[in-house]
Amino acid sequence: METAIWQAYDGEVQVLGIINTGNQNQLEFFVEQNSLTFPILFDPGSPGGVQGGDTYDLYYMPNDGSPYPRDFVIDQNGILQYANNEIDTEWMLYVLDELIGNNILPGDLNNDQQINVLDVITMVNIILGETPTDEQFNAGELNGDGVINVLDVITLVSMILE
Ligand SMILES: [Ca+2]
Ligand SMILES: [Ca+2]
Repeated sequence: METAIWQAYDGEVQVLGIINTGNQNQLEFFVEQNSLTFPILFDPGSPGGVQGGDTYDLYYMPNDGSPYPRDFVIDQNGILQYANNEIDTEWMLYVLDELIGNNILPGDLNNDQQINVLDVITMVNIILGETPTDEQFNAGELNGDGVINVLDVITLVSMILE
């Protein structure tokens, strides 16, 4: 969590730990031992034991005995996109990349996982004045000059013809 997400997605993903101990020493020991630098929040209502806490109860999942803490990913609109009580960093990273738009295939402006004439049409419409979504812009800005114009059309067409 610390290195794979908090440090890797610096500024793009907010990581919060929620801990259910009310014991400050225990908390500091945990933070130090794991070299955590993301904020750790205390779960109110916690009796200070192994389980409990209001947040813990609200987000409870039957855990089949897994001792691993629960992981949640909440998107830009506050919608829960990932919930797991087993560690699955690869899946979490995939979900984060989807939300941030890192999984976009260059040239795939209509996000159908194919690069073809439909993407050219979308790109031409953008050049003619249609406002692109962030995803469309990222998929269509192919030569890294910060604008979508005829140079990107040329690149896109040559990608299709390859
Ligand atoms: Ca496409
Ligand atoms: Ca461009």
